[in-house]
Amino acid sequence: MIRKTFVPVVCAISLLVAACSGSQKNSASPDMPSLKTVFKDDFAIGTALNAEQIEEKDPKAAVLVPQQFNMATPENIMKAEVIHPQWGTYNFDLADKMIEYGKKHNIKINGHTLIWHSQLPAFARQIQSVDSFKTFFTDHINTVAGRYSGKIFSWDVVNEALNEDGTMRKSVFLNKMGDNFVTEAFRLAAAASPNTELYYNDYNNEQPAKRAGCIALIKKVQAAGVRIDGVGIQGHWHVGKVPLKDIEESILQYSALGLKVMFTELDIEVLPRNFQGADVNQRMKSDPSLNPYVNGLPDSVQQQLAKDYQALFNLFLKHKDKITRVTFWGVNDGQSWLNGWPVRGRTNYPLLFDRQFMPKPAFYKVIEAKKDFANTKKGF
Ligand code: 9MR
Repeated sequence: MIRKTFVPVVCAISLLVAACSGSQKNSASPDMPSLKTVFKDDFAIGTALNAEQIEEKDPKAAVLVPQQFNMATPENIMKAEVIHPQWGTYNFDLADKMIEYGKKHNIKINGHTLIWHSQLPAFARQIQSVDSFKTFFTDHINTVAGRYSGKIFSWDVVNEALNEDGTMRKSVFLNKMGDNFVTEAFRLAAAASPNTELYYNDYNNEQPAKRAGCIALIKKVQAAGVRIDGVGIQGHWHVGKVPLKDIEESILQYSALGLKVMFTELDIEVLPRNFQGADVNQRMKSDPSLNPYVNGLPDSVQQQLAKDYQALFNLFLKHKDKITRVTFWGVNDGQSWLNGWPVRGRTNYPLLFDRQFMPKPAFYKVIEAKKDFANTKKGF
């Protein structure tokens, strides 16, 4: 009750004060805990940022992000279609701003992503000869990773190279270069940016078959004597169905390879869906029954979402020695990609902050997970 009525008023006032004074206070209550502070001894806490947020054109995000997060991943602006739109032409404007943003707010940047079959510029898909394709591949990694060497904390070097059954996805990279393209990408990235952490990133790679494929892929890179530092489990999950056992098993198995484990695109969606994962090519037909919460999230779903986040963070804390980062895929519910996928124009609620940048019950459950963990350690 208190949260529903009193806090928004306090928030509105504190926001106003923050905006007028230019202070860095958070956009909710001044007493709102900060995720990055609460988990400072456990793992980094990140968020995906869109172009507007990187340019600080969104005043509420401009206050909330530095208050809550110590790592950030550009949601789109470092992808090849933006940063490398034409053969030999690069556009670094927003990526440079991202680096500046990180410096200004003491937020480490994870580059996303060097090699991905999706959001490729049109010219790259049209390249016919294998040699020209290899030139594109090499130039892309050398130029982009090279430019941010020493300025960026980590790279998702290769994103989503696997099918659900653990075999290699039939991408333009596989077609043109064979399955060695993954090792090659890591080799080039390590040379271009020697002090940057290098990761393989995928969704559903906590699922047993895909996990086995992911482990085989990582071992191949390692066997070639090429550096790979970590594996990202994206973490696009569904309310009431978060696969905790598979996630725990994956933390253990990936970490046994000597890799850092991170959760790189965390969100828990609440709307109906008939498949799992985050393949952007998969879509569903629009239908009003698929958009049931336009006027608000029922309390039962809100509570389940909060429970799921709490259980996840309990697990993350249990394995905090193996996990280096947890990144949410967006700052607030209104900005989440899940409002537009796999059905356009829905009202989704997958994150810890609502459309007004207010912390949701899930936020408080995540904080509670840390309190419980600390108390158990003390023997309570
Ligand atoms: O959140 C991103 C969305 O804005 C883009 O339209 C979409 C296009 O491919 O990509 C989204 O981010 C994806 C990420 O880069 C890789 N894993 C899946 C993410 C959600 O689709």
